[in-house]
Amino acid sequence: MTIAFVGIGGNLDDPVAHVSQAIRELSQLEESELVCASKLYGSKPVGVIDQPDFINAVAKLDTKLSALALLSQLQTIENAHGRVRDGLRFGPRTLDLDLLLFGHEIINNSRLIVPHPRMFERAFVLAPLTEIEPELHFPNGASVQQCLQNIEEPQCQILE
Ligand code: ROI
Repeated sequence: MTIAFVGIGGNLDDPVAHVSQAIRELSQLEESELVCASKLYGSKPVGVIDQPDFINAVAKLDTKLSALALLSQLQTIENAHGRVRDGLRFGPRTLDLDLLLFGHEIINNSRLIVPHPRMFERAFVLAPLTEIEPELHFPNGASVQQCLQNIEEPQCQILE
C-alpha cells in the first residue's frame, strides 16, 4: 500500500458540488481507501487570473494501485465531471485532480511527474495539505509548512 495525496480543484458549474462529489468518488476507488480529505478552500485563480475563483481540497489515499493506474482512475473521474480539454491549459475547469505525491516516489515520464512540479508554490495545494498532514516533508526534504510560509500572498481560505 502506498500513501498518495490528490489535489482537487474546480471553478465552473457549482464547484463546491463537483469537489464534494469528487471526494465521495475517491472514497470508492478500487484497491484504495480514502484516509481523509481536507475541508474545502476558496482560492483566487493562480496563473491565468481572468477566470472565476476556485474551490480546492486535498485527499489522502492509501492505495494498492500503481501511480499510473491511479492517474488513469483520476482522469476517469475528471471526464465523468464533464472536464473538457480544449487546449486552454490553465483555463477554467469543472474538475481537476492532480496526483501530488505517491509515497516517497519521484516519477518523471511522459504521462506523469510526481511530486507535482508546481505544488510547492501553490497555497491552494499547500494549505489543505498542511491541514491534513502538518508534519509532511517532501522527497526533497522541504516541509509543507515551510513551503506554505514562503508564499507571500496565499489568497486561500477555508470555506465557511
Ligand atoms: N488556481 C487556483 N486557485 N486553484 C486551482 O485549482 C488552479 N488550478 C489551475 C490554475 C489555472 C493554474 N490555477 C488555479 O490549473
